[in-house]
Amino acid sequence: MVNITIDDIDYQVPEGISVLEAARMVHIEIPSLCYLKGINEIGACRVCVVEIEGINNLQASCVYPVREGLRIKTNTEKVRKARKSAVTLLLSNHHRECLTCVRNLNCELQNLADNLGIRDIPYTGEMQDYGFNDNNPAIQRDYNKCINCRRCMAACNTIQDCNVYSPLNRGLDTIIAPAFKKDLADVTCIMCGQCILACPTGSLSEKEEISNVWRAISDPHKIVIAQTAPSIQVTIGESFNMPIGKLVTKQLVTSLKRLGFDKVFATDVTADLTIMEEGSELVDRLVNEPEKLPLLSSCCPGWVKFAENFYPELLDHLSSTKSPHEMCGALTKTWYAKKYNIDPSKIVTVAIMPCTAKKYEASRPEMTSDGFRNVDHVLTTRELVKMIREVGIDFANLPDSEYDEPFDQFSGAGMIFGATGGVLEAAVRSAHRLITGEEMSIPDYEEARGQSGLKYGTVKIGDKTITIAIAHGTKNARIAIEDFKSGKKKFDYLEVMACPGGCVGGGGQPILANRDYKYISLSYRHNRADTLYNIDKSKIIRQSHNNPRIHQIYKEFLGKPLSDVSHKYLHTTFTP
Ligand code: HC1
Ligand code: SF4
Repeated sequence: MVNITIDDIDYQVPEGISVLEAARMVHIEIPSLCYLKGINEIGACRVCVVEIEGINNLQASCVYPVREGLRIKTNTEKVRKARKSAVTLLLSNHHRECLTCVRNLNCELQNLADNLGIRDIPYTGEMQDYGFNDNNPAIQRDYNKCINCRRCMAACNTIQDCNVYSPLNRGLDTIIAPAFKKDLADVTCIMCGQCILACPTGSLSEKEEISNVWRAISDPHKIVIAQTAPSIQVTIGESFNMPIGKLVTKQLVTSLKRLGFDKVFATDVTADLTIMEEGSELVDRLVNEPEKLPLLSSCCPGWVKFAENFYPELLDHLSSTKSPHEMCGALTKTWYAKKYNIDPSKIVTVAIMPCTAKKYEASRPEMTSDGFRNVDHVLTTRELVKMIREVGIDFANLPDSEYDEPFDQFSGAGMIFGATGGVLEAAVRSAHRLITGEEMSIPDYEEARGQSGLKYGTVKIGDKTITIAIAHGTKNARIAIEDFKSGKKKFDYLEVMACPGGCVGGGGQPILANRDYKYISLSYRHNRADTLYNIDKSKIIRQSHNNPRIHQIYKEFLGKPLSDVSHKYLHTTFTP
């Protein structure tokens, strides 16, 4: 510990931390913009400047380490003026379209300008026009709202190891962009949206599909069917001032019905179905095709794209099982349409997902059934929030509603898909039954849980010991794959979720105060995941194979796992 003073008050703080961290530790808020703890500590924006006794120039507190006897001033006239002028300069070349911006009222730059009392921009003159790009199905970039903070770059490089962005040009012309300003579809982007979560302004956002969905809802000839991902049930409430991780399943279903969706299905049901197919693939490979081990999970489209981009030689290892969201769309336009005598051309399927990569996944040409796209539109959690706000629904006070048959009942296993390790835990529960014919005495597989980025473990099923790995954040996935390729580690099954925390930390989730990326986003993810695990614990049915809807789907349509019909509608291929 070292002794310092901040604004004439004595404190003891850990040695070596930055002045910014020390101040926040003692509840003195120094404003910042480019700083993201642990991943972007570069002192570039100069918003966090402070005075240090004995040093002439103002110092960026995010990169200035504390030391014994340091005397810091955070609120002098000189400091206030410098911060104001740094932000005013940024605003002078920023397309200030706040009223119509996707991040209006949720923009860190806007918030900062207000907090610093900036009421006019004295610098006039021509603004740069760097353009706009949205030539891909998932993510758009408005270069005119970029403030060169490099937070997107840090998220993409440090968390995802996709290295899409770098600074282009020099001086005033500097922009943060993919090489040669290419579209994200033409570089190694996996469409995960982690850069959107990191962006403090409206420079990065998902490609909105809200107007297409309203159009479908207003068309009397269309039957518009929503499905909701497991994690949405524990995240959307946060946008309506409810506690982090609060379970709001019933309000979610009611809100979708009030918006005009004809039916609301739970993707959790087809998460159970994914386990039936993928669990059977795992058992099949363990017994018949050990050369195709490890089996790599494939329900996360960001991870699939990562594997396609960087490890094309391993695509045979990916499970061919489609993701739950695609399965739900496929079954809706085939089995469900036939069962309820509906012309599938009249059905519009809309998936509410925590994920921008799901927009890309839904657009893949192989994601069709009998000529129809499985999922017509994907809305992120944020887009659904906008629709709910648009019509003035009081989300927190909505009455309860139930999901619609036959995608209404799901197991605890289907629900924990939304957290890192959940798919693997669900698969273990069913693999145990498939291999031994018996249920696990305790379905909880605690080793699979928690926020550590890469976990290795073993699980005993009958007389077999299965080795497993779980990674979240594709940087960790790369470590696992390299460990496997070099022979350093051996595992039979690897679960990867591209986003830190799994879908609860997805790139389409509500953007909360992410000033302190590591600390805050971690605690959010914990709360969200904990709720999923608690609900799982409280469920009577906790295994995918015990879900009565799964029995029904196999009886009425698919026959058995890995049948010809399953292969036709529920399995896919990958493209190197
Ligand atoms: Fe997910 Fe999945 S868990 S990928 O994270 O397998 O998006 O929530 O819907 O498809 O079920 C996302 C979440 C989601 C799929 C399922
Ligand atoms: Fe990088 Fe993901 Fe953003 Fe693509 S979507 S640029 S991979 S962080």
